[in-house]
Amino acid sequence: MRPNRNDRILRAALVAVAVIAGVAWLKAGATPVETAGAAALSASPAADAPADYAAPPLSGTTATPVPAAGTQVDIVRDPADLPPPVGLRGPRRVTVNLHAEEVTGTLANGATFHYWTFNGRVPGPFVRVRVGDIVTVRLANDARNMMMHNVDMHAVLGPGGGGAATQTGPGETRSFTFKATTPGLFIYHCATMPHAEHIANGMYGMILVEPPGGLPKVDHEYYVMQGEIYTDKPYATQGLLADSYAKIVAETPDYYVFNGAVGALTDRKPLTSKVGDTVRIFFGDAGPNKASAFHVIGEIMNRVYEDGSLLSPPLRGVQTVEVPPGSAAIVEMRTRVPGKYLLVDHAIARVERGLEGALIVSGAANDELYKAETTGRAAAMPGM
Ligand SMILES: [Cu+2]
Repeated sequence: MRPNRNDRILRAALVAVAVIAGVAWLKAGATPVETAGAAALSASPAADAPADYAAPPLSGTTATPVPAAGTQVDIVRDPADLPPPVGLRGPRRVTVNLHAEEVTGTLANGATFHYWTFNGRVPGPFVRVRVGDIVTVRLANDARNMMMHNVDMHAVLGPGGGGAATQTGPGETRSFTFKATTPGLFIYHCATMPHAEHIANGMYGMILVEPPGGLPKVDHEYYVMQGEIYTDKPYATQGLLADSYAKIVAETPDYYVFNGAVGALTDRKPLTSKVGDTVRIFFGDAGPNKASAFHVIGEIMNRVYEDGSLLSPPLRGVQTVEVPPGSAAIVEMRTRVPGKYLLVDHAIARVERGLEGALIVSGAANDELYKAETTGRAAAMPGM
């Protein structure tokens, strides 16, 4: 479904403003991006100068053809779809290929939505580098797209986090190169105006900058992002839905989702673990408007790296972590008792609007830690 006429006029005006601002920025003496990147590389001290490196393919970064118009695709990012740890290697050059794809995907039972994505999934690919890496980010905007797109990475020191350099029309490709200076878990998102619409429609992901030596080993790592979806029809309407710019600016979402769609992490792709295993969740809140009170019902988080900071010590023994829009948290736990554990935002009414995931723990019962004691007939608890 196409945006209505007023939306299109407003968007065209905003794009024009963005282009004028970009031209003014260039005339003001901004250094062309590729030259700036090369200068930064040649100026690096020898110890920091990484060797050329054929990076392994990053999860999901291979561009895929956009399906023909009217085709419906699965946009859900599998929470287990993330690259292995960087580990002990030294700094290297890494290339990240992002591909802006506007696709129609399943939002909920009987409802589809016109998503804007990085690489056809929500969230976009999980990017994993280490401190000292020289990272080239290439954004290709598919020729069949309607909109301009770019990418702003919060791990970047530079104008717009790379957004200014990657403002890209359909059929074009732009790039920038940055040095990863600060360990942590960072959001990236499209920052083409209006930013909130591009984010709400699915253009976000995360980049992990590992410290030297990497993170401690765990048994399972997962990639989960919370988002809001604003539709042009009331909640639970069937059929093809488009976004509502009015609802986006009023901050009244119809749906809240983990990994892009209702049920993505419950029925379709739940997280799994075994009794005794350690689990790390890379959690991000794309927003664009609402903070998340991230909580795993029935678990206690052993470690929480608040705001994704890996320069600060983790909190210990945490029940719920607040994650603002545009931020992240690294959450670790050891699963000790078998069963089904629900991932939620403890602004708990959002469960009613689609925001629920599941962590399924298999293995032997642990009666010392937990034992259900029922007399008579126990009431059934939905979802447990
Ligand atoms: Cu965009």
